[in-house]
Amino acid sequence: MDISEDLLNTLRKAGHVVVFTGAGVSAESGIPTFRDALTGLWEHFDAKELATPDAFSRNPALVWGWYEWRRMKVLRAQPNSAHLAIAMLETLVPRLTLVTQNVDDLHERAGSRDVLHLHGSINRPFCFVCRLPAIYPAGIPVEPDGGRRLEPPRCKCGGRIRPGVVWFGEPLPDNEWSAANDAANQCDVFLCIGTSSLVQPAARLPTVAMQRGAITVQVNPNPTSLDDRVTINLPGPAGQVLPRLVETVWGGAKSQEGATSAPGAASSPSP
Ligand code: BV8
Ligand code: ZN
Repeated sequence: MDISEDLLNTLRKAGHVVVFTGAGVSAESGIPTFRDALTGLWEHFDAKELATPDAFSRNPALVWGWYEWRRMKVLRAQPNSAHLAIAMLETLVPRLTLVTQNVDDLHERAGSRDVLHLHGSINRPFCFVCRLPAIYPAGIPVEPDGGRRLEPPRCKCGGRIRPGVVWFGEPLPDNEWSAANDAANQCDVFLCIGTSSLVQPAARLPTVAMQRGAITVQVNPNPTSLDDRVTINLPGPAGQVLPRLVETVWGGAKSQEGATSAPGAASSPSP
């Protein structure tokens, strides 16, 4: 991994690391990214068309079916070595803030704590009318691989239950957004993993960190608008590059300030 000795030492001295992830970090767990064309019932739709309050009002069964199909995929998936490397990194640096655009819970299942979900979570449904939280039936939904239209359940107010995600045109959750902005403003190192950095306002975070003089690192197998703006660009799949980066920079060498020990990160990610 061609990172200069200077940069390696600067990375090792980092007091506060922000890890910012997008759909690419879950790709190797079998979760399609937003770039990947939709399949089956939704093949003629663009994800950005379906992920809106209007689409749900117009065609609730189509949208609810899509989210139950995605929830099935997420519940059947396992965290990959990129998720595990991030959970391990949390034990190797004094402070780590994990900010994700993903609605899956693979970071938490890998052992990461206090994950900031900017775009909500696929496991937290609530009423479209009165916003009362709802609960999914236990178990993994069994959806046909090509998907199906599925009427969403109803709240006691009669309103339809909707997925707990942030749809296009909806504001991000205040606490998570302000915590993410604070972290980008205060961090020494900002890792940008598996995102096309096209969706606002989340895509502003790397620029905030750059303007604060943080070391910025991108891991992505494909070009993005950040390629020639980050300090270190590491082209490649996160599941391969991230464990190597963590091992090369922080592996074994506990940072001077003394790292915290996270519960789930007993086993070191395979190099
Ligand atoms: C808002 C939850 C206002 C739902 C999501 C014009 C200009 C600028 C902005 C706008 C505009 N028009 C509209 C907007 C605003 C809009 C926006 O940004 N639109 C874009 C498309 C232009 N933003 C909004 O609507 C936001 N809200 O503005 O509200 C407001 C304010 C106050 C009061 C009222 C209203 C809300 C945005 C959030 C939408 N919800 N998700 C769901 O999941 O269903 S966004 C969703 O798409 C994801 O969460 C994520 O953010 C985004 C997808 O991006 P990525 O995660 O990066 O994934 P992508 O597939 O694009 O790329 C994958 C990357 O991984 C690629 O680069 C690929 O190369 C890489 N990769 C692949 N394999 C691997 C890999 N990397 C590493 N390893 C691998 N193995
Ligand atoms: Zn209700």
